[in-house]
Amino acid sequence: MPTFSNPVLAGSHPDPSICRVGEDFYLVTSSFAYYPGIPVLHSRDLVGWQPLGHVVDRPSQVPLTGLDVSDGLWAATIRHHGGTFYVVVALARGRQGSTTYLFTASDPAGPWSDPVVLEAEGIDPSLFFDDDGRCWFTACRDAAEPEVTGPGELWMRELDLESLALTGPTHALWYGAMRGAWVEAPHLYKRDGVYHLIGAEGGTERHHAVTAARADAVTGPYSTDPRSPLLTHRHRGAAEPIHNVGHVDLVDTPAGETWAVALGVRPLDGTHTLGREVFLVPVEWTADGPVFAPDTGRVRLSERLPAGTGAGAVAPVRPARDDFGGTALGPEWSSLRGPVGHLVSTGPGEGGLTIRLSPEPLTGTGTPAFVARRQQHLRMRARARVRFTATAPTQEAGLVVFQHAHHATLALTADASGVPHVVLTAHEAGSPTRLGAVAVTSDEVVLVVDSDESGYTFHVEDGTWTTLGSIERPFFSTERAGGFVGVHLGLYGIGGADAGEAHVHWFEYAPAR
Ligand code: 6LW
Repeated sequence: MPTFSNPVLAGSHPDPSICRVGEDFYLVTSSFAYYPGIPVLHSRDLVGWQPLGHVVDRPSQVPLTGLDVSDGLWAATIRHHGGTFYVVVALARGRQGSTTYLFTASDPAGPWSDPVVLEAEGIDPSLFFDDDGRCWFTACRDAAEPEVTGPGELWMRELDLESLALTGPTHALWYGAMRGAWVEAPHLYKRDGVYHLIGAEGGTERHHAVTAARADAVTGPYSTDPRSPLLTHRHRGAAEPIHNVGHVDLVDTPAGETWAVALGVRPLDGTHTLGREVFLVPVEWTADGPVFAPDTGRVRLSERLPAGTGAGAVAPVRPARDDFGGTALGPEWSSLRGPVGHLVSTGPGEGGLTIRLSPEPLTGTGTPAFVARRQQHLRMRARARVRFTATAPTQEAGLVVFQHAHHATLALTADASGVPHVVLTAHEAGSPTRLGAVAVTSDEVVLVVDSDESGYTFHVEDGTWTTLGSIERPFFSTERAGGFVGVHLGLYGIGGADAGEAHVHWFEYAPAR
């Protein structure tokens, strides 16, 4: 039986949501404080996904400045109805709570509208279009009576499609099957006249689980599906390659199958670095409701292909080397909290990437001179050919392995007497530790980072090959660094106003065996 490899989207792509129009599938994931925000991807077979664009590609749409990397745009839902695409999302603002935004587009590649702010409490908003064309908004919020109901409540209100405002009464729908375990990620589906409310419980970590409730009317009353949890790996041991499975969204294929996209992680020895990834899981509808992974009951690294897709379906591979030849950065690159064009630009002249050094630190809450792409393979090598002439140790430009507060820089800089050096520094919650340094004979070097199961090793090539040091893999893990995102590989420059420019001739990302 032809198979595909999970995850279908590797690297930090949490909280997937999916919809289909004809033969085309569209998927969005969370982007937090990375910019542009809310990637939209397209597929014909559910396995190979191509970037289409972003919902948030203008800073005027959503304010991201000032937010932590793991705040920002959480858990968007994408739906299509009557020729219009809808995306709802919560903007998490730390202690200031969250704001719910609704965007529309006639083409999912964009442009997406300026958002409408919905008067909605909580996170994980979703939309459901009923057979009569009415639209129902759901989300999760703190329960009013947590000691009775558990901490989370799934609630609903109608969305008026003319005014794009919530209208009518608020319906409290459900407090989860596990109560006390924070029910979230609601999506509603209708099958054979029954409304199925599918959510996630247990938190997005080891206890994550898919649970469900059902009702005969859209507004309820909903009763817990007694089979809950319907999908989880919480009971599986350390040998299980995929953990933290949950937060599903379901889609029907033209061939008449149903598949779920789920988030999950691939930990090693209890820690994961690549972030929450997208896994594809077969679903079978029965009289009781959806059965996830009916043959095995679990999410697998190798799964049978969806019916009707070619045996050769594979995710597209982008060229390893980026020489930044275009007028804009490729779709895999992100900055933090806003556009970075005034600091990082491609071409013209000698081509490549020009980075104007900025005083903004990588762990601040503004937009540093920094662009990054997701690490998608545990075993990989990233290389960049960088030219930079520093005149002081406060000026640095180079490569960064970035998991926010935990990151490592491999940078061209100068020592106190102005001699060019490449320096490897580990940064842990604001405190830097210098792990290695080498004087270099040229202001143009190749910076190299290798990653594997044990950790990251950093090298520099300036005619000779020098290994500057290694950092154990758990240092960059979510378990140690916290937050909701996975490791990104970045190019950056930090320095005062007169620190000048660095030039990146090319950047290369290649999975290794
Ligand atoms: C998201 C919530 C969650 O909104 O993590 O998986 C939050 N659980 O559903 C951020 O990704």
